[in-house]
Amino acid sequence: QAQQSSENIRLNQVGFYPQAEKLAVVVGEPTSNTFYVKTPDGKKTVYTGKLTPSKPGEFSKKPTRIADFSAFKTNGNYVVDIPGVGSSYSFQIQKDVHKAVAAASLKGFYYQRVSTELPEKYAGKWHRPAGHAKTDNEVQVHPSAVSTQRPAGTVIASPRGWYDAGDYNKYIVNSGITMGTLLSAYEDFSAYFKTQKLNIPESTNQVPDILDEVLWNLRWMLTMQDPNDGGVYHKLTNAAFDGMIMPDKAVKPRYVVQKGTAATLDFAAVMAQASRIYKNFNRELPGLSDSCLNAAVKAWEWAQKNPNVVYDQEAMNKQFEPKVTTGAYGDREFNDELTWAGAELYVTTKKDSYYTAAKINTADQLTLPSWPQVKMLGYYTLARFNKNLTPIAQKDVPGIQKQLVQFADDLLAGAAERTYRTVMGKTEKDYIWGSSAVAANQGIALIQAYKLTSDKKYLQGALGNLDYLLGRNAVGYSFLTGFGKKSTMHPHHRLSVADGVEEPVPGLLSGGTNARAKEQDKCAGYTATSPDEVYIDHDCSYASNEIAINWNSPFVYLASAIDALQNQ
Ligand code: 9MR
Repeated sequence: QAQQSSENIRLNQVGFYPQAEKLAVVVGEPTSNTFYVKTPDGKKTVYTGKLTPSKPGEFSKKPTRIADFSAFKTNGNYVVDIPGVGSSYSFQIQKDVHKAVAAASLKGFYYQRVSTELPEKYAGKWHRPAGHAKTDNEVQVHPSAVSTQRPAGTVIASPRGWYDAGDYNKYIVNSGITMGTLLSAYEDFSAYFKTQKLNIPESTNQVPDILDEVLWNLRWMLTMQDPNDGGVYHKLTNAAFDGMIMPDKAVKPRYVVQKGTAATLDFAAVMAQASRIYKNFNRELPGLSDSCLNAAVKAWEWAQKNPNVVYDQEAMNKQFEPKVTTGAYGDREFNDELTWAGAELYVTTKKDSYYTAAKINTADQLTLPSWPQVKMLGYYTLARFNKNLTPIAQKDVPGIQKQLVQFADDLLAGAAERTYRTVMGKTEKDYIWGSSAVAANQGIALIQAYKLTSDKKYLQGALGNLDYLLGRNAVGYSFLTGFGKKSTMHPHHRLSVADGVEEPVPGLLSGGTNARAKEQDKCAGYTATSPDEVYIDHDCSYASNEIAINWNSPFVYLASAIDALQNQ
């Protein structure tokens, strides 16, 4: 008889590829330093190994021991068994082991769709009526957003899109990085995505499902541009957050608010990238590619004339009614958005002027992508198209490649000694609001270095962060809903809370551990004794347990890339 499942053995609860690294991390006190890999019934031992102690980290002070069973490569269902501690959750060793995870995390976006019914055929037990069907066809232009063609009292149609997160609003800045990440996943691994089937309404058409899903939000984004001048509204929102109700019950008036430089440049970047991707689907989606490019150019021109328009919600609320108190996404620095938009427009059009304006600097320090910091997305794109550039950019390619590899080397440094053996968790700063996206974006950065060098250490580092997200972490949770024996069950997600279904909507990534969550959401129940443990699986914890599209998208990239590269 196997021992009872122990939460003290932390591992990727989904599983491992036969040829890849396989680690479990043990907290607690084993009675010997031997570990076993066994069949789930405990009857058959298939592998025996020695635990190795880790050095307690800078802030992750609890000692751990590592069980490395990479040498065991036989397909099957197993547990790791540690005398004195117990047995792990059961997991698989098999090829394609993250295929379902990759697909589900992309399908997560389908569940966030606005303006459409989700029939049982596609949504299973999470089927639901359309949300915001009427409100988003009757969106008021907020007094902060009026223009000559759209004076006070104007009503516009701005349907479709994805709900941003646990709330029902639609924010251009956050859509920007989300879309850029998904479109880049497609550009980097198009063969993988061409065969993926998500069971969404468009699955039978000739367009890859990822591009059909992205199109749902792209069409919404296109409606957010003021036709008067090309500027883009910062968001489409209620005045205040809704209660925990289903979206068809959320019928309060919706507004598009003030245009801003961050929203407009992010929009330009997405439209430029979309234009070159959907160009290959002109037969299925006639005119779309051209519309995207026109929209991108108009947005870019607005931003050239308005390089510094901050979305300052507090200032806006002093001037205009109704006051708006939903997510601000209030970035104040636009050089990175300029770099990203310039790089995308340049690669799509090959016009040198965009490259010059993007201010690529090969001596610059790169910064991990996040919603207010998108510079690196431009560098990724230039590296991706390195064989297809004009001389002005071509001369920077070696420098850009070096920067990207250097960035990955910095990420890898020290990971092999860390308590959970992950790139994630180098400093306390990794544990911010939405730290799961830090882990996933680090994974993407490592994949880029792998693509440039073919050095497997980068791929292994990326896989380690996927292991982190699926359970090899200081709280022992798989942060992807629906995957793992101990996974997020109570995300701060109105749909999951209000739908009456016990299981949360599947394929959504919890924001995860956040060192400051307790002060930020003041939810009761935090018991953490170190920064990497500040997480509660409760829907009141919006600072550690919300879901968001900009967290799901790097997860989609990472899981899909890892699955696409599994045989390397
Ligand atoms: O992801 C955002 C995080 O970086 C901020 O610290 C936080 C507080 O401003 O807001 C997060 O974004 C939220 C947004 O404002 C509204 N929708 C839910 C988002 C995820 O929590």
